[in-house]
Amino acid sequence: MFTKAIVRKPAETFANGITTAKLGKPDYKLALKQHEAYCNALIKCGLELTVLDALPAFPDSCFVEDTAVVTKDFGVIARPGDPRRLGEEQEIIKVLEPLLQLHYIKEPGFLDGGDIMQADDRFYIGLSTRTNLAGSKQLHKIVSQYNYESISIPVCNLLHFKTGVNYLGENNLLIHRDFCSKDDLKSFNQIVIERGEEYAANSLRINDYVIVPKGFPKTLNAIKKLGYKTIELNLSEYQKMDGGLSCLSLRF
Ligand code: CIR
Repeated sequence: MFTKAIVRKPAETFANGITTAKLGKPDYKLALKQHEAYCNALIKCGLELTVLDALPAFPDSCFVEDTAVVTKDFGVIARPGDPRRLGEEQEIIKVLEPLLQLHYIKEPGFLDGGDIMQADDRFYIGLSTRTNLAGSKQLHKIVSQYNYESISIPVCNLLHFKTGVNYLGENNLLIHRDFCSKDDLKSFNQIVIERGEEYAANSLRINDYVIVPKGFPKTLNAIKKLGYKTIELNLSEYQKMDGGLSCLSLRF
């Protein structure tokens, strides 16, 4: 059960962030509206929400998931793998410090929270262009102190591990059909995302609900068929900036 979430409002500079998606420029007003709907969905899932002020100096800072890895017992302050995002992690320290025992990813380690997926007592650490071996080893050491297992998995052709793989609970795993390390995840009940619906691989289980991006009916049905209650959210403006549902919050 999650009880808390932290989100950060998108800044007016949002459209200047990093993106590879060729979907056009995001509309800031619409992004704010979609963010509000996202916050309401988290509240509906039973979370106590902290909404942080926008940080115009960091256009990608609403993707707050990348700045830390959090559990109920501890937090790990990340070290962004893209130099344009370095510094965002400093801004989350003061927010998490009063709440959690903190650890830090240090040089030469890089790690983005979007590469870390917790499935029950195990952390899967994606090795991507944003998370390197040094960062992964540091995280491994930290989580093992708390008796969590961890395993590193190569990520290819995707921004983050969770861009393509997300754990719903009950051993159910959403997985992008072209994910390159599928075999490392064999022990899960894999729900392979249909072609054309890849963005919905980043759906988000929170307590009694799975939040699914709007516009991906096959994935929505597959999730419903597993017995989950769902909430659909339009994330179009975040998709334009390579961001998805999980990226927009830290949950613990
Ligand atoms: C970036 O490239 O860093 C942002 N534009 C998107 C980050 C998305 N975060 C995530 O998948 N956890």
